[in-house]
Amino acid sequence: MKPLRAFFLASTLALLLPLGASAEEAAAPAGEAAPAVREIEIIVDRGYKPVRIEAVEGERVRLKFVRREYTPCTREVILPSLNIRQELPPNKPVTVDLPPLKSGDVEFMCGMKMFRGTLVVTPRPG
Ligand SMILES: [Cu+2]
Repeated sequence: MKPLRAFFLASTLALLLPLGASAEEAAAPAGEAAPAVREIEIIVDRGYKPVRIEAVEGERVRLKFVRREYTPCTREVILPSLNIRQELPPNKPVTVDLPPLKSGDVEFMCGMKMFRGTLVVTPRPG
């Protein structure tokens, strides 16, 4: 279990590092600019698509849920670890701003916990 986890972490970092480096080079020289918020669209239709999202510790993320179904099951989405509960009217995008993310998994699910998705937050490299 431990070697597997280490391998996963290493491969994730390997993927993220080149991106981080080029983003830093392209960033404006101003030191303390507010971090950009990344909007991620999640389609709600017999589950969440994508069902797994990746982010980096400290990143600002906004989830945009688009519910394309009328079954009462997905009428609301909850993120228990962040104390968020949000109604999702059909065919009406709803955005949910998340606080700065700590590393670890943030689960999102329907009110009855039948459908689930995961926001995987990896530690900031370095
Ligand atoms: Cu449900």
